Amino acid sequence: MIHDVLQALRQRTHQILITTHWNPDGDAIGSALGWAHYLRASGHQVRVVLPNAPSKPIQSSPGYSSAFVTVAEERPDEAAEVFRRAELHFALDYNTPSRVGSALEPMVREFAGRQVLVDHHQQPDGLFVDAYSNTAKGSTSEMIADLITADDGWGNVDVACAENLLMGMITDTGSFRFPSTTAHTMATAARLIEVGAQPHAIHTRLFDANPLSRLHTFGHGLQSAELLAGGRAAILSLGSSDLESAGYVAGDSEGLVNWGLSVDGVEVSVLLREDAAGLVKMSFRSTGDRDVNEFARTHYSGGGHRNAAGGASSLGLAQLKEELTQKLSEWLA
Ligand SMILES: [Mn+2]
Repeated sequence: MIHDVLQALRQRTHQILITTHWNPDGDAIGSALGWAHYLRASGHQVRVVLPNAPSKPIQSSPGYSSAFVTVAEERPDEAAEVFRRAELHFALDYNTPSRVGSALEPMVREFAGRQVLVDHHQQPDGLFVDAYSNTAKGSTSEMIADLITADDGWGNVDVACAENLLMGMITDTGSFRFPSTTAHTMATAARLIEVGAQPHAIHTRLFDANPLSRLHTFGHGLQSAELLAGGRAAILSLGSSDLESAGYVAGDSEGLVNWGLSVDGVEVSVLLREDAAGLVKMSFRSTGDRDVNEFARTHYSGGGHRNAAGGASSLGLAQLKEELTQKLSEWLA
């Protein structure tokens, strides 16, 4: 089926649209820009529409500032025009149209052309008849590299394409340490490095470019860590007063939840972050077979992957902590 799409692409030049999810992370941007660079090098007309802007460091990704990238939140009319003109839409790194945010969702649902999903999240939406979905893959960027291999197109992979794909692989595999990292992952990364992608430059750009507020946010979050369920789970929390005193800006708590797993014996880590409206955003991480996707789905109308998921609750922070303590203790007993 995906070979169908590749074959159609080889027959003639297409007007292609690429989208990815709200709050695009390294893999969302890496797969979208990587695929865009590749398709452009292959002769297609390509536009990328992002629901909103990624974090500052990710905005330095090669091609992000190009004329072929539209941030819909900033230029809604231009985004709508791109949707009208495109004949083929690649939906990357998300499994259901609601993930693109309320402004773009109807455009994805009503898109008149062919839609192709490329994604590694669980339970892909039936809207996408052409779906290349593989939940065993560590990143959508690795899947894009596989498409390039299937297209026999590595000759069209330039440094900008390679940098983006390697960034996506690095960010979604926790720098190649999550269980989804395979020999194939490493062989793909090696190939991207051969083309000219530089892992150290990607790390410096993404991970050594923090504002001070991020350190202070981590300070509050780490200080709050508590163990429960007999030491099998950790909860970290950031109340609105913590965020205020840290000078929190969006993105500052990214990665904080992983520190819960660094404690000996902890299998599940949860980060709770209160937003201005009192809603608590939840991030879950786990090791091995502990399925936080299912836990978040069942209890907190969330989801994600087996080892990384999100959710939300309108219970207050203190009450939510109590509830979580009970639910996690039952689950992990
Ligand atoms: Mn991803």
